Amino acid sequence: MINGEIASAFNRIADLMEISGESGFRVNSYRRAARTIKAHAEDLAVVAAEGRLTTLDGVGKSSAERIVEFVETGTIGALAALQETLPAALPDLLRIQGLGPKKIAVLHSELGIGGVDDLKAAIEAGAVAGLAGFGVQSVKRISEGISFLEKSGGRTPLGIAWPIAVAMAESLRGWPGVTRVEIAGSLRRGAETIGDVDLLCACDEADPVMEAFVSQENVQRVLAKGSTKSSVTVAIGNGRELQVDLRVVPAGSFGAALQYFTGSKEHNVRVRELAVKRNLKLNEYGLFDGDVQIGGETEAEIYESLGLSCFPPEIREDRGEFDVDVTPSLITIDDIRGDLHMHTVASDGKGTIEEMARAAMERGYEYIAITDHSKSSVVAGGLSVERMKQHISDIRAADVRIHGIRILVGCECDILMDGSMDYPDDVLADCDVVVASIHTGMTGAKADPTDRLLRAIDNRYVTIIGHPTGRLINRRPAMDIDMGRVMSAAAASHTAMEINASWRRLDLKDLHVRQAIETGVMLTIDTDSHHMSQFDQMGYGIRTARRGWTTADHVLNTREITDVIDWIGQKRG
Ligand code: DGT
Ligand code: CA
Ligand code: CA
Ligand code: ZN
Repeated sequence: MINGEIASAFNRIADLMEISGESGFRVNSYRRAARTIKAHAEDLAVVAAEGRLTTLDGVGKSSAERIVEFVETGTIGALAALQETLPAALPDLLRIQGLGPKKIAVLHSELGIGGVDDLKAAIEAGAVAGLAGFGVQSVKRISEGISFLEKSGGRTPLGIAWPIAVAMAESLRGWPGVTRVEIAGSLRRGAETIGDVDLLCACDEADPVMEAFVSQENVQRVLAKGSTKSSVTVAIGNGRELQVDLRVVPAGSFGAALQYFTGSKEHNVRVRELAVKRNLKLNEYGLFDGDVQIGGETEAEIYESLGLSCFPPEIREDRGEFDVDVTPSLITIDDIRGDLHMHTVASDGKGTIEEMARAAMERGYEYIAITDHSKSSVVAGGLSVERMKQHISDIRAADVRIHGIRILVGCECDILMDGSMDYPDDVLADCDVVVASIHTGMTGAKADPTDRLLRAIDNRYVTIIGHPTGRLINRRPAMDIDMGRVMSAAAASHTAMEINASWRRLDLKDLHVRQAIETGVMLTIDTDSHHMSQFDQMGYGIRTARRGWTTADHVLNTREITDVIDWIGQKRG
């Protein structure tokens, strides 16, 4: 589907127009078209081919022309033209929380700011506070946004990098003479963000493979092209690029190279030390006793020769993997029997109860919980108590009508500012599963998030704390939570904590997952799907769980439905 890319190009055009000082009708029409495009279920390439673009709400003749242009060429000339009129680094400011295009326009026109460095200098010099629309608080927020951006440092979220890498690896596998292609690096370790993608390849002849690699359709720039290593970038939207490295290695060294380039660096340092202790030499070509290669074709060979188990890539971080006698047998996606957090058209989802249930069945799930938003989540279409009661009976009816899957009644209930729940207890009691989440007041001193979570955990009907820290990767920092206290309370009260599998969140994150397990907290891994296709995100949640050393026992939704219901019942009493 090309729709997401087109919508983001349209939003980008609107942003750049606003930064250039334009406003009003033309900007709004791009935004309106972007919203329609993003929400449209059918592939726009098909709609364009059939000449039906202008039948879409908010898509006029000129938008339609730009869509056709994108479908045909993969770019929009008007976007490139706008980019040229602005300082190259100016649009980077859009990534700073608290800064929108209108404010950037002011910074540019009033102070001549052309990028993040200029802005930092201007803030320091006190030139920004006092500009129209910039109060002391808003400058403070912008400063915090800058330091957050600097920390995230241009890294790409797992969910953006993964499909690109898989597609590139797949296309190389189809090339003549290629015998093996694997993804290595942080991506193989399932890290939440990726600096660059590392691909390894074994083949008969390197040069044509390298040629094929740098000529792939999605390649933006070729940074280097050699016979053992090439690097390219691919566009990932909003003017950003992701670097992809391909290394060609001899078949007899493939395992050694895979081990080396999977990392992490910290893990590799420890492995190499263990080799040295045995008077062996380890590098990306193999394990050597003097000049004799004693391992390297497979990864397992290397680990086993050193008396180690072939660690799952996700735990190769030098976080204690060398110190345990037996490496735990980590959860896999096949252990998952259901998904306990998802939305439907009743709130802000795109699928009906039935569509979600059927999609879940196709994945072999035995149960799901439908958890639409509660009344205070107004922008997300949260349900009033009346509508929720109707929704509950709709879900029950769907469960009776649809065979082959159990559909649990649930809700994603807002945790209000004072930590109370957005629905009264009698509504929650009618739900089989209650996901309780904070959606408002995450920043600012109005309410302490630890207290809010503790009070929610205290409610006997709350089953799962949804996306516990509220972070959005590269976009919004985690709430400042005393995790130790929250987890102890969750463990003591039979409340589960979620690993939200959406790649935008991955919340809990790996280190928190590990802490939860050590505290005895039950976990769930849920996709928070707003569309049938988003069930795919389960894989990212599984990787995060594995990075936190999770086994199937630690996760509620690996259990059979009767055991899930029993477990929930224990808290309710
Ligand atoms: P990233 O790309 O920042 O998300 O993280 P990685 O882990 O993919 O790091 P990258 O791409 O710089 O290198 C890939 C792997 O290659 C890394 O995990 C371990 C290995 N490697 C690279 N440079 C060194 C090094 O100087 N020493 C050791 N021991 N290993 C290295
Ligand atoms: Ca990398
Ligand atoms: Ca690399
Ligand atoms: Zn939520």
